[in-house]
Amino acid sequence: MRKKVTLITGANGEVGHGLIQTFAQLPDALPVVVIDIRSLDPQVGGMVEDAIIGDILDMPLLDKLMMEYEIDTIYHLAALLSTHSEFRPEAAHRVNVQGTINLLHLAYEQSHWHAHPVKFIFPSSIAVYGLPDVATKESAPPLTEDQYLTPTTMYGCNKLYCEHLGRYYSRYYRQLAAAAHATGVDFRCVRFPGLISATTMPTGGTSDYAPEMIHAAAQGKAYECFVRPDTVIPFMVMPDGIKALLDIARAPREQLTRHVYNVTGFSLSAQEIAHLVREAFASADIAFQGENKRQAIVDTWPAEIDDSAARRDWGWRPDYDAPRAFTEYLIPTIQGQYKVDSRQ
Ligand code: AKB
Repeated sequence: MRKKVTLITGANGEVGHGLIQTFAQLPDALPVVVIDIRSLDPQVGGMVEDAIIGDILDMPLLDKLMMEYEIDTIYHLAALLSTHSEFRPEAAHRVNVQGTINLLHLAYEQSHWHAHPVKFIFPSSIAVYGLPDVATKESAPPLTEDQYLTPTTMYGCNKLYCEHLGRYYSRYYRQLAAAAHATGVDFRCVRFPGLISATTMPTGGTSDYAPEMIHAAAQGKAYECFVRPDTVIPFMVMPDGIKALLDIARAPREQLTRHVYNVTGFSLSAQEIAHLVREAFASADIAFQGENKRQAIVDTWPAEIDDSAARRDWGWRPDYDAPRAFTEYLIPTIQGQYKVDSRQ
């Protein structure tokens, strides 16, 4: 008998950490198997059934996984983020797109072995949007899932295409085969805004200026923000990001009217974030750089997104607005973390 498990790819990233910790506390959670190209952080290592070091592009490795476990749900988090992807666009395409196809295929095969659908939970991003100019960004209402889908980054293109691949594998995969049958891939996607974690630092993203500013201030380090003070994008703190992934995974299929849902927490300008950081850390040394090339990317991302479909279909509500995010989660957790770190 193969063991029934939840699979998490890219588990060493900041969402993976949060997800593993949450599953470890849920009494009814399945054992978790993770795969990442780096060995799993020892902080969460004891919380999983199996931590595989490997690449999602390695087909023999995925075949082995296929033989050893009955995979019930896949959280496919592995990806190169937007800034990293601009430095290595073809590598990003391989990891972000081919990696996703490999996992979708694994889900398809698994669903046929154990004859019930495999849930495929996929984090997409506001990077799928591509507003043409700042004036349009400033005058646009909160964007729905279907507006301005003309991304300007490799990562945004990859995420948007993978959203379509998920829909394709859910509804149309092998549609011309003689014996037509439901594929069993149950693809569910949340489009995240910039995520901010109090316990881990993101790497390679373009929304990273927000977490970088907060973590730098807590460590007494100077920070040069790479976007203009008036730059606004939506954000969400990690506990809400984890909640969104778990809530969409738990939602009854018949309630879902689409495969891809926007979710958001709060929108803030870089200046407003700096202000909140200075309120918490009076000595915070934050400067704004002159024009940086990454500004052009953030200027194509919306200031606000409309998450009413998620609210309507599966009861999505963030727990944290901006004041609560800073006063109850970010500042106390980060302060505690660096106090502990400095004593070590
Ligand atoms: C990035 O900046 O690449 C990510 C994202 C917005 O998806 N944080």
